[in-house]
Amino acid sequence: MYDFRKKCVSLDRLIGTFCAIPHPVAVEVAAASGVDFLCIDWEHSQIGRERLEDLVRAADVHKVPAMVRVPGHTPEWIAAALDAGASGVLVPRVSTAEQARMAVMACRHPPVGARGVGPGRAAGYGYRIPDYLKSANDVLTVAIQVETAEGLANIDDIVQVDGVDVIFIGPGDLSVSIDAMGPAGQDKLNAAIIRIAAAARAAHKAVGIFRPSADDVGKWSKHGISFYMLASDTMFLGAGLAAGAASARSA
Ligand code: 3PY
Repeated sequence: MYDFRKKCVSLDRLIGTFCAIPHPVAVEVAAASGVDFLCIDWEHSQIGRERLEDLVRAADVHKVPAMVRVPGHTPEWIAAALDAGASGVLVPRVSTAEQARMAVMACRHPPVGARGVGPGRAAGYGYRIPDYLKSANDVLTVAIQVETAEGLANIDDIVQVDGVDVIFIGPGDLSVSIDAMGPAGQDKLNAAIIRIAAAARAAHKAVGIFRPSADDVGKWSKHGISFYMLASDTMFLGAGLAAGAASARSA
């Protein structure tokens, strides 16, 4: 098991990407790229539960921690991702401190939380359960995604929740939720991101964000953001092919 949590809370700059292509080959290619982590996107993809485990396993080929963005707050989904061997979860659309607390409860075994003990891949399919239980609560990352107007309004309470390791900002959803889409909304959106990042850092939480490209990572790092989800496998595939085709046409 990787100590992904230690890396996240170290505040070293971590670079990952979303993996939405439901095939282990795509994950293996992404894992070989030199990224610090991958996030299997179970929320916005056609990935099924059975396939999820193969995708986490594919990241292991290159010893890259794979977290999973779960489809929602259901504890069974969080348990399924962690049982498959994920190094942590990214829980979307967390808008209240109570939802953040429930996410922590679902990720941590007793006495900290309420996650069940099972013979999944993470625990050697059953034969390493005692070893797994010794370290799981300490090494798995709990990241929650703040991406709604309600989450922004409640941010000072959300960041106080013990056991949350990373406050992850979803600028796309946030821009829609606070009516700050497009160039006209950019200043409003930036102010919201800065507000969330400042509250999280004041509470000693690591801060993450989705960025479609690396262009402004330097700028956001100055606001204490250390955890970057850079685009996705499908976005890199499309952009790479489009650029290659354009330069081949003009050659
Ligand atoms: C957002 O930007 O809203 C995201 O959820 C990133 O995937």
